[in-house]
Amino acid sequence: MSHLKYHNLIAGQWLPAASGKTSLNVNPADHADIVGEFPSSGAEDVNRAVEAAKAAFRIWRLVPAPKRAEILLRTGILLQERKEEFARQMTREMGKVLAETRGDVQEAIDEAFYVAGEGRRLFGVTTPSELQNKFAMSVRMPVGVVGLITPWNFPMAIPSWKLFPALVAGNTCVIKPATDTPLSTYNLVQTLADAGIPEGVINIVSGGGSDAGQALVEHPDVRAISFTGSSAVGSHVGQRAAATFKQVSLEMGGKNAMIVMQDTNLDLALDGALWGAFGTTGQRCTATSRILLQRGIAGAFTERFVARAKRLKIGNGLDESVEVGPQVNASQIETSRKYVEIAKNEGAELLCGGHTLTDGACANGTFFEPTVFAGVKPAMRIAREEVFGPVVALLEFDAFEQAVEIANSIDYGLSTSIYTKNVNRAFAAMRDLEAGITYINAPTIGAEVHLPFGGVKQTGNGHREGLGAIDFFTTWKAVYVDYSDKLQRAQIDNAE
Ligand code: UN1
Repeated sequence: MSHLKYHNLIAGQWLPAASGKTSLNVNPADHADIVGEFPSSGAEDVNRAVEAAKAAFRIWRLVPAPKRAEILLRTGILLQERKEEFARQMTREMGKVLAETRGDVQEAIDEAFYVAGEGRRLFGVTTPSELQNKFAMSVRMPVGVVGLITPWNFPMAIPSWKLFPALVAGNTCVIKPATDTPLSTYNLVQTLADAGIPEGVINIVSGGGSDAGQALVEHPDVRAISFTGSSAVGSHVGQRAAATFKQVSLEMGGKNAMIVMQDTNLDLALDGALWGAFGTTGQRCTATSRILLQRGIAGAFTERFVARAKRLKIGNGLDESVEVGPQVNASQIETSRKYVEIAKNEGAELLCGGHTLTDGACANGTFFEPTVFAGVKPAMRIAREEVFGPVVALLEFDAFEQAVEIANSIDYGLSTSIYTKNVNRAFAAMRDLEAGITYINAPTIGAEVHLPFGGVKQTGNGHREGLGAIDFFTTWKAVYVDYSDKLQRAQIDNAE
């Protein structure tokens, strides 16, 4: 089957990589299905893209924010029209099931409508001056050229979390999508172009992290980097970006705990656990990867959870009856396999799964069985390290305080959840769980775009997407207007 060839978008032109190199985008559910061929870009392409973004910034920063926002509104409407087509393409390129890729496109639509409203806000602050006949205010300014590096697990939603707030604030962008999923980001950028984004305001350069990504992080004219990916790569990005004093937003790993108290509705907790652990084949940074069970319900929960995990239908996500798609590539499968070995060697008990699937509907792809480990102790690596696959660890506890301690005993702090009918415990959990997100009676996944998204500890470096994105993509300017017609010296002329 022939496939389409895609190009970089630089200064409004669709161009191949300067080196002419390309890479194939392959369907992880069916390796015979080539989704497209994409440029493998390097520093030369990034330099051109940054040049284009720099030139466009001179004009874009002066377009009134409500006008910039109208383009985002139109983008949201176009995405609604294209939702089904884009969802199908996304399932082909990264494997998650259609219901979820529709959700991914919907998240970009939600973000467009949310951020479009921001065009008429971008509020600043006024405050009294300490001097008479002097006016003081703080206004938000764009940062300049921003570099966006995005992951494969939400290949349209996460680029939208970064692009839309950056654009409405008046920045120009160079985006480097994940090598496994350039198409969904191209679809998003094409839609922005169709909605009227001027040339050079958004540039897309596809390629590997160590060439295109690195060049973007190191480019002296890029003023901010927003990165979502692993903590290992994020640490490198932060250190390299510091050399040129960039603002950096890092959104990284998780080992998200769901606490199940014995006073809960067990059916509800089971539904949530199954969705949180195996939705997106466990490949969310918010995935429920630890389930902490209070002793009284641990046996019953475990038995029913494993029975349901075994029944999950695995296969090509384009088949609407499939519940769990493939992992995105062979190296992710390898990580899942490796952690199964680690967990077994640590003494955890494998209750189901643990293998790659190579038969029937799974014959031509990278599939891994939903995998459950019980008897997991907080010190084990399977309880502390991110797998990013369909592998979940069950731990037991006696009292609520102990569950909180276990939940907090790791290096990550993205999402947490508690199932309980006890309102006092729920409020204590909201206060005490060390994470950027806490759910009550819902699993650890399912964040909505207009709330702050991000985490503490090794999950992030303090920034937030969603509600916090405008803060990251703007810089404050203090403005003083003295209308006294004389020299007034702050801290001196008003002193007693
Ligand atoms: C991610 O896992 O990288 O909250 C993002 C959620 C989704 C976003 C996940 N809305 O699960």
